[in-house]
Amino acid sequence: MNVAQNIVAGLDRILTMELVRVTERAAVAAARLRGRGDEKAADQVAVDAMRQELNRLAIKGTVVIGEGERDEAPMLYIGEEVGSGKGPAVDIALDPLEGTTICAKNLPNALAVIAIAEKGSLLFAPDVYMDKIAIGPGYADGVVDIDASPAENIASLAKAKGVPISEITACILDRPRHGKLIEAVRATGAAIRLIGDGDVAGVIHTTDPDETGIDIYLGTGGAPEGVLAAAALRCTGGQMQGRLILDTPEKVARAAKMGISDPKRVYRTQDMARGDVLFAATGVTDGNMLAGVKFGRNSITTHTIVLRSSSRTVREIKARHQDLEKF
Ligand code: VTB
Repeated sequence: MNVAQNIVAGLDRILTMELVRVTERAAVAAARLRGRGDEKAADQVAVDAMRQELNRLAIKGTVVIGEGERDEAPMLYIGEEVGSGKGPAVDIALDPLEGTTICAKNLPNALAVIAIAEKGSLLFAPDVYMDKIAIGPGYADGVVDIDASPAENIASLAKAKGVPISEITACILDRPRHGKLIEAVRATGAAIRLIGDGDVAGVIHTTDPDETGIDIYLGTGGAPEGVLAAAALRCTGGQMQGRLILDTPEKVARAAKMGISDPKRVYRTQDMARGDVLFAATGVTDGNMLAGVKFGRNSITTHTIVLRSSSRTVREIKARHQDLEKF
């Protein structure tokens, strides 16, 4: 390890814990608006809270996956510089409220999410759809493949896991565009967990099937959410493949502007999130892995998972906040 790597690794370690505050704060803000039927308001407060906390971090950060493109003028737009400016140059992927509809309806698995990596390490993805497949750790490379049929992938995964196909559960976004995929998976005898939104959580759930009951994620969701999920998988292990859906000349051109020259490229986990990656997610609503924010009479409780790729440490942090002024 050379000196530069040493310094980066040292700073990263501290940042791991600092990141927890960032997602905690966004989650608490969003959770105050759980179940109010107002997606926009919940998203806005989460964005404001995340941005405020992010700007206290000792980093020179650039948002590469954010709330939208600059001309739409949202906060935390792609390209926005965040952090105190004093510290390492890092790329940031974030979603202050992943699952705005879930939060508005108070359904499971809404999260506040962020990933930080060394500059130039996260895929600069346009906001288009991405075809995704993901499984958890402990399988040989190539057990599943984005170009194989759902039946082949499910059969291969069941064999590798050593269970009958009927004991495999796939997570799929409940969308009309997935009609054929759902039919094909059901025809294998596997179970499906249909989710309304929140495929970052859907992909992450494959990393702990004993806890979440999900073995494989399949289908198309947002590309930004794909990069966030890949960042988490880089830290926990597991395999993910994604392919951007660039089905119009306008999308191909937009992707080209972001440096994507091969529109059909299959991105593996490490192509979407390279180098040292830190990832944090705090539950907004109760979920399969993380509890949602709980508001007590004199305290607020948050549940966060924070990951670091270089050490593969998975930390779960349950925090009881008693200084309620700060929220
Ligand atoms: C998913 C999901 C998100 O968008 O990526 C999805 O994770 C994909 O887009 O929570 P469609 O809703 O158009 O299918 C969300 O649902 C919202 O960002």
